[in-house]
Amino acid sequence: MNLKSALLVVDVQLDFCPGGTLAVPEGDTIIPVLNKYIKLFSGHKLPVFASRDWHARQTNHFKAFGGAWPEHCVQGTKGAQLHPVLTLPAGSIILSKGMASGEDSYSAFQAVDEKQTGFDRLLRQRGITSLFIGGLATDYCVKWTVLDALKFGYKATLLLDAIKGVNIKPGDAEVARDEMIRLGARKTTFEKLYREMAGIFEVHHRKGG
Ligand code: VGL
Ligand code: ZN
Repeated sequence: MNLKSALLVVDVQLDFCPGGTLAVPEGDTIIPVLNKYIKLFSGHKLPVFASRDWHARQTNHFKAFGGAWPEHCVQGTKGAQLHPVLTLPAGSIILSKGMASGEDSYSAFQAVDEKQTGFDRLLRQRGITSLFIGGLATDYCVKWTVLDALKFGYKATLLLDAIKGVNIKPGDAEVARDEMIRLGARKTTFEKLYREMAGIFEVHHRKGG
């Protein structure tokens, strides 16, 4: 973690939390932990990104149109809202994905901000080379985002205490986690990162006089 790091919170939306149409078991339990990461990053003036699944009502991502999933995160609906317990600071960048009716778009690298600028471009503009990634769901959007980050040449660190899987098949989340790590993702937890970051920023301040 350094001055070129950013946080990405993936798809912490009502439909992916208990009570939603595609609920991740215990999906909401990671939110307090994500809030600590958010505070840590924004406290050091590091960018915070939050992606959201933002589907058209008719998309072949949904079962009714030949896809795999029940209807979820339809643009403008309650279920598509970011969970209200998530505390995103002013200046957070919201990324939307899944608008194209012909593709699943699991990865945040397929997402754009409100000016339609893609995630990779937004990161380059800010000189970000290292991404810290948590959210929902480990076995879909988190996984494809982490694998894309690595493909695009970023360092990717998985926030082990701030991810949850859908587990359509039991064990899916664990398999996904292993795969991300095998392909080069690093991993951390809040306590570990907090300590590391305190050290790095202390050194930085000292150097700066
Ligand atoms: C997701 C399934 C379908 C996710 C999105 O955010 O992980 N999973 N659409
Ligand atoms: Zn979706």
